[in-house]
Amino acid sequence: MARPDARSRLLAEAVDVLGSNDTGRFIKPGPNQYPSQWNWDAAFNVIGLSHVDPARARQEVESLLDGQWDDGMVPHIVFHEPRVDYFPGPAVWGRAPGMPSVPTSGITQPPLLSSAVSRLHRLAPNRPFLQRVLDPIEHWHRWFHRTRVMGGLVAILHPWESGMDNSPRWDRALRSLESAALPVQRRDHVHVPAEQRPTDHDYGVYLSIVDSLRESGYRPESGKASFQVGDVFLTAILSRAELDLAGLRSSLGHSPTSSLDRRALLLRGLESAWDERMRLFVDHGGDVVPTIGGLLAAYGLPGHRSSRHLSDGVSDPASFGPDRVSPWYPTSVARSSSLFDRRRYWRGPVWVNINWLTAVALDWAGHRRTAEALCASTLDLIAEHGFWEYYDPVSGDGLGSDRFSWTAALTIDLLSRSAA
Ligand code: 2M8
Repeated sequence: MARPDARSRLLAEAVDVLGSNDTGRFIKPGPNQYPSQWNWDAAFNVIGLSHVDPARARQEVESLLDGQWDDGMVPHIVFHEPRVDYFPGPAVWGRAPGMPSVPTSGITQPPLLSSAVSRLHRLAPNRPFLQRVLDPIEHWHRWFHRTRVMGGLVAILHPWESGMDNSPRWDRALRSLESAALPVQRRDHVHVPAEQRPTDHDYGVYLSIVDSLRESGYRPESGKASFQVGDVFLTAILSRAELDLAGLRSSLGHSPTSSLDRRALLLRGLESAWDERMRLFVDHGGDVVPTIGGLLAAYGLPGHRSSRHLSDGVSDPASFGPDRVSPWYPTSVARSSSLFDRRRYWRGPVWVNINWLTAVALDWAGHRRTAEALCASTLDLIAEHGFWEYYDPVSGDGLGSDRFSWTAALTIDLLSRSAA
């Protein structure tokens, strides 16, 4: 990726992918598989757009916030176009008290939005925009603290809230749950081969959790949710998001104190979830499996010893690192684990958003060379194989959806970083 012409070609392609998924109102994660607006996808898209079209980036933030619920939750999907070829769509999620007029799902996703807005603000400051969006974002953060923070970790009530849907971290918590009946043809199999997606059993369980959440208006009484796990990775994302929100508040001359107080609680939760023997952060109520999510919670604690283990882990072929036969990394599950499955979704493949977050975490912790090597390898992977949703770590084959938006958006950011 050193040659300037190759870099400018990749940049042009990335901008083209994002543009082709842009509906004008929101950016689809992929052209066919994901026809609505997803929450953390939108944040990654904002990070890329900040470099090339800040006005469009601001619009993406505001269109996501159009889906905000009265209680503050920003949902994981906003169905701006209610007739949508996606299952489970608006008819399955139904209506619930506090849902805005635009249909949405009833659960949330990793809250990266203030971190994306902070990057956008650094590149293209715009005070009126900040004045419009900071209160809604803070309302969301407060919702997490009011309803989901337990023992210092953020509880997820559905694997989809983690963003890493079929990660083995959730296997045990899912094991006792019934699998709901599936539609005759799964819509997610129309565009992506079945062996790259969650199994029918897992998908049926995801739907049965949606069914039981819907019955309670997506607000189950404490202790009554059928699935509940304290997620270390989501906690790390929120702890950084609080710091970024505090910075944005200060830039408007507001007090950052409440964000910083909320963050302090999460940092204590993360510290107590670190397991030195396993070299992983351990979820409350999840499985202890070597996954990148469990290690990448170091993103929330840059000065902590876990950052060194993140640097070692992504370099070590026995865990998430590359070797001669499997050059692309980090794998989403350690290759030494019996659960590693190199082509199935969040159970082995390489994901560009995870590479990006890993590089950011390594940078903050001072592991610059490991971060640089990872960014270079990620750009090579995309240049050689295209803008896919995820990749086979052995062959580099693209998996899932082609022309994937966050892969394109983060390519733009990675290119600007290595040009600096
Ligand atoms: C994937 O999740 C959706 C459900 O939300 C799906 O599989 O249909 C995950 O990779 C998630 O992290 C991502 O936000 C979403 C859209 O890209 O796809």
